[in-house]
Formats: sequence, structure tokens, C-alpha cells
Amino acid sequence: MIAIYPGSFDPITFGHLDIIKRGTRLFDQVIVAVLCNPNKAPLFPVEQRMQQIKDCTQNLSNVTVDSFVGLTVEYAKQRDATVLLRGLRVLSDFEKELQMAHTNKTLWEEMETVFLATSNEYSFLSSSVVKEIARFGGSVEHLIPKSVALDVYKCYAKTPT
Ligand code: COD
Repeated sequence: MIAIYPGSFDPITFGHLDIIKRGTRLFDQVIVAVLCNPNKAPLFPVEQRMQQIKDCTQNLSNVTVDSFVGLTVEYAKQRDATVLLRGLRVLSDFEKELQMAHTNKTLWEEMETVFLATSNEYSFLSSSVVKEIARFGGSVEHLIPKSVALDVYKCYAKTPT
């Protein structure tokens, strides 16, 4: 069975990677799909986010990385996938994710969403937290892969630790 793990991944964190790794044990193939959203101004362009994810998942043989525009369900149909993989950290995630899962179901009856609870050590972690720390000159290498941290530091002109 193929699962799509859609998201912004701006940038990918150890929390995302944990969900991807655990997803590869549950599904035959996990497609990490980066949303190309023309209404948002991300830190990294889609191509760079895809490359970052590829670099961090190259040891996982059943992971592929792609991007999409528009509705997630339409992308899932194109890829013959009926499962969306999502992560849950806190109660506010649950509300947002449940609404998204229900909306997607109204758009395509076959679309199922599988939620994985965050691993305890990543329950606080988000791409926004990473960017906030880096913006104020803090270190983020304990939160994201080293190669991605170097990209983040470049954006905020910080010297690596
Ligand atoms: N631990 C566990 N899970 C985590 C962690 C962590 N530390 N950090 C993030 N996650 C999970 C998030 O909960 C989420 O499930 C996933 O990882 C991706 O997170 P983000 O923040 O990178 O991506 P999102 O949540 O912004 O992605 C939103 C989508 C792009 C999926 C959504 O906007 C979308 O589907 N857009 C397309 C338009 C559409 O189809 N709309 C209709 C549905 S409402």
C-alpha cells in the first residue's frame, strides 16, 4: 500500500523524519509530497526542500520525494494512493488534522488518513520553532539534520557551532 505524507517541510525536522521512518515500516511505499503553495512565502523554495528531504531519506529504500500543487486528494489519485500519513503532536494538531481528514474525505470517499502520534522527544518540535530559534541566532542542530541546519544558518547569516 502506498501512503502520501504531504506537508510544507519548511524545513524538514527530526519530528517529520521520525514519522517518515515509522511510516516506512507500515506501508510499502511512502511518498513525501511537498506542497507548492503560491500564496505562502517559504524560507526555502520547493526544489531545495525536496533536495533536503532526499538527502535525509536516502537510506530508506521505500521513500520517494515529490512536490504537488493544488488539492492533496487530486495528487493522491494521480499516485494511486488512498492513504495520507499525518503526525499528531498536541491537541491543537488533532483539531486541525481531524478537520483536514474530514474535508479530504468529502472530496474523495476513498481517502483515508492515518495519524501517528509524535515520539515524545519531538512533541514540541515544528519547522516554525526551528526558524524562530535560528532567526534569533540560536543553534538548531539538535532539531534538524546537520546539512539542513547549514542551509538554515545561511538564510539567517549565522555561523555554525
Ligand atoms: N512530530 C510529529 N509530527 C509532526 C511533527 C513532529 N514534531 N512536526 C510536524 N509533524 C506533522 C504535522 O502534524 C503534519 O501532519 C505533517 O507533519 C506535516 O507538517 P508540516 O507543518 O510540514 O505541513 P502542513 O501541516 O503545513 O501541511 C499541510 C498540507 C500541505 C498537507 C495542507 O495544507 C494541504 O493538504 N494543502 C493542499 C490543499 C488541500 O488539499 N486542501 C484541502 C484539505 S484542508
